[in-house]
Amino acid sequence: MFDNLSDKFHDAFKAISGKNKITEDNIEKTLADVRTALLEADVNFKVVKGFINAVKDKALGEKVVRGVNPGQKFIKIVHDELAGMMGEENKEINFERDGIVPILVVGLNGQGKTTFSGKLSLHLRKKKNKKVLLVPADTYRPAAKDQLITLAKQMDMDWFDSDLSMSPCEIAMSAMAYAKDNGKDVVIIDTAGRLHVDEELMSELSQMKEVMTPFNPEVLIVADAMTGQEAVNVARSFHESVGITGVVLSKMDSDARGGAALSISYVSGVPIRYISTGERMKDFELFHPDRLAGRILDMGDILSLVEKAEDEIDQKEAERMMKRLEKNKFTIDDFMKQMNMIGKLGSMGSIMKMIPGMGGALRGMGDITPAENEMKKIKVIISSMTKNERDDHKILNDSRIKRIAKGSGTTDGAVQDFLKKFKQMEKMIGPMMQMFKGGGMPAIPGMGGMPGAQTNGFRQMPGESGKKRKKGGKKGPWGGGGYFSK
Ligand SMILES: Nc1nc2c(ncn2[C@@H]2O[C@H](COP(=O)(O)OP(=O)(O)O)[C@@H](O)[C@H]2O)c(=O)[nH]1
Ligand SMILES: [Mg+2]
Repeated sequence: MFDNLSDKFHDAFKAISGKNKITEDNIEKTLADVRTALLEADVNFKVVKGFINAVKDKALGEKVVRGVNPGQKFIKIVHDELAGMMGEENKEINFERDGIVPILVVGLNGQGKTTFSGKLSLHLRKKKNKKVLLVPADTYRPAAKDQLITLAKQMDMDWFDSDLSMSPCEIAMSAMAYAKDNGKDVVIIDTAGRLHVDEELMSELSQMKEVMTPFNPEVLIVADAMTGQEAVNVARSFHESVGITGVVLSKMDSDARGGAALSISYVSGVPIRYISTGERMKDFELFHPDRLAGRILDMGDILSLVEKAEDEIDQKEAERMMKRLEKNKFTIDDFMKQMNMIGKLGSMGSIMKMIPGMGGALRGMGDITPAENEMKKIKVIISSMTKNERDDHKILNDSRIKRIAKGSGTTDGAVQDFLKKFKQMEKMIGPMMQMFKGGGMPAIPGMGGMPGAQTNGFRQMPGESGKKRKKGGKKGPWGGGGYFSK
């Protein structure tokens, strides 16, 4: 997602980076390139026009401040405008209001409504401590009901056994009654879609919204980000006919050109609330315009990375490991556990993109599959070791190495190579722990070191004030003063 746009922006900014003043002349080419980049990303041309004018006005109005690089200033202006276009800040639905909150999930077929309904229920249970009821209300396709129920069962989420011979309105109302009787906080109704926007669908949804008025329903449209301008148009039609209260962009994991994310809220006047980033139930994020703007401009997105880490990493395990590290007792077993922890955050590529400056470096590196394969190979080698061997590699003699090579389908050389790297790492840990005093993470063989391992923390992203970091005071996932924190 957005790789292409990031590249284009990067090139566009080159023209201005060396200049010591922003003038109409020297930003002309940069602005033209930014314009092309946005149009190529499938952003609505009117939106692009407004965007370029705003950036130009702000850039020319900038006072020259000694010591501030005009190129960086320009990037900051573009960042803020991009974020503004996408809606400034995250607007999550208010789930703390009185009464049960009903959510109608609407949209065309195949956009990801059912998948999103499941994801949202999980998010609400995990993060908001809400009791959720999932309600299948697609009366046209019985398979749709099964799909939602299967998801519900997998997550151990309560679901409503809708009677598909009833109308969607009746289903919605009886689900609300059930929810009241059973102490639910949120009711998520997965509605039927169509292949195209049509009258029948719109009137069906309008009626549902109408009968639910006493409950003040939220109406979220799920729009496939891959469809670009089409997603924008569909959202607008739904808003005009039914009235929606939020947009969910799905399939943001694809290499969509990004135009939908950039212009859908601007064009429809409805905020993007969530994004769907894959087929698994946990591939879900709150939509943060400022963070996304940062990702697009290769400023990374440390805040999201930290949140991901806090979600996925077992805090106790991480702290236990830090203690061992401090005592210089880092074994192959610890190393394996650490690799697995990092693996939970996502692919190496997706993690790197969230680190400031690494997105560009990643594209420069080209294919990172070899490094990822190397990690896999190391995991297989370690899996072939016994517990004793993992706890103390000194016992690894030639015959043990031969056995491990055989067991892992690798060669003696590969096992020796890993051991050599592990020993190097072991030597580095002591001095490194001194440096970090409670933070930091050793380099991983084969990766040439985890990105950022040599620096203690990162700068704040422009536009992010310290107090916005809700969890800033807490211990980071890798211990106090942590690896990713300031
Ligand atoms: N890659 C990807 N696939 C998704 C995402 N959301 C949904 N899908 C897939 O898209 C297809 C349609 O999703 P579904 O939820 O059934 O769409 P619905 O017809 O709108 O209910 C399924 O194969 C999903 O697994 C997403 O965010 N990323
Ligand atoms: Mg569905």
